[in-house]
Amino acid sequence: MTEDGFGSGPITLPSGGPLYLQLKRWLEDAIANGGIKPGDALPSERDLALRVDVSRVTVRKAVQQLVQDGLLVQRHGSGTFVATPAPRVEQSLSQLTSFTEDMARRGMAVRSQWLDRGVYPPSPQETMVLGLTAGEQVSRIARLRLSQETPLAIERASLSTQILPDPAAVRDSLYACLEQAGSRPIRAIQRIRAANLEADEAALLGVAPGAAGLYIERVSYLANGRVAELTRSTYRGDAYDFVAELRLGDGRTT
Ligand code: 16G
Repeated sequence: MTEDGFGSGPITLPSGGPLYLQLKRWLEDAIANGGIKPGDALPSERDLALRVDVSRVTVRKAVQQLVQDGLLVQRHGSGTFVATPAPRVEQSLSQLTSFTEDMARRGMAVRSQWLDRGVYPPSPQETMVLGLTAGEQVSRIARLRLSQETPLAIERASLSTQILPDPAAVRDSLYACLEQAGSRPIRAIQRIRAANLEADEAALLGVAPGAAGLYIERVSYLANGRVAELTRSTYRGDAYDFVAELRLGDGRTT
C-alpha cells in the first residue's frame, strides 16, 4: 500500500456475500488495522470502482453504509474521508469556564471556524432572554469549535450590543474579549438535552446525519445581574462526558 493506504493496483475483496458488503468489509478492516487512517481521503467513486472491479453503484452503496455507521464522512465538494474519532472530554458542570480555557487546561490545541458574526435585529427569544429594549440590536457570533483539528461543537452566541458592541472584536476567545472589556460573566444557567444531529450540523461536526448530539443552552450573567450571553450549542455526543458533583441535600429525610 502507498501512503494513502489504498495503493494503486487492483483491490482484492474478501469473498462471500453481496459485492457491496465485501467492499464494506474491506474498508472496515483497512480502517480497523490502520491501513487507512482517520482523515485519509477515499479515492473517487470512479477510481474505486475500477480498482475493485465493481460498478459505481456498488461502491456508492458500501460508502453510504459506512457514512451511516460513522466510519466515513462526506464533505460537500471535497469528497469522502475516514472519520476522525473525537477526543473524549470530561467537562465539569460546576465551573464557569470557556471552551478555550477547557481545552488549554488539557493541553489541547483549539481553533474556531467562523460561521457568522454580525449585528442583527434580535429574535423574540433574544429580546426576552437578553433583556433588550425596543429597537436594540443584537451581536451574534457563530463558530465551529475544533480541538486538535477535530470539530467538537457548533456554538451560536448572542449578546446585547451594550456588552459586545463589535462582534469582530472577538478573536480566539469570547470570554477573553469580554474579560478585557470588564464584562466577563460570573454565573450561568445551563440546560442540556439530547438531540439527533440534523444533516447540516452533522456535516460540520464530521459525523453521520442523525448521530447523537447534545444541545446546550447557556445563559450567563454579569456580576450586576444583567444577562451577558445566550449561547445555543450543539456538541458531538461522542465527545463529551458532562460531570456534576452532587451533595446530600438539606431536605434529607433520614
Ligand atoms: C463555552 C460555552 C459558551 C461560551 C464559550 C466561550 C458551553 C456549553 N458553552 O463553550 O457558552 O460562549 O465557552 O468560549 O460550555 P471562548 O471564550 O473560547 O470563545
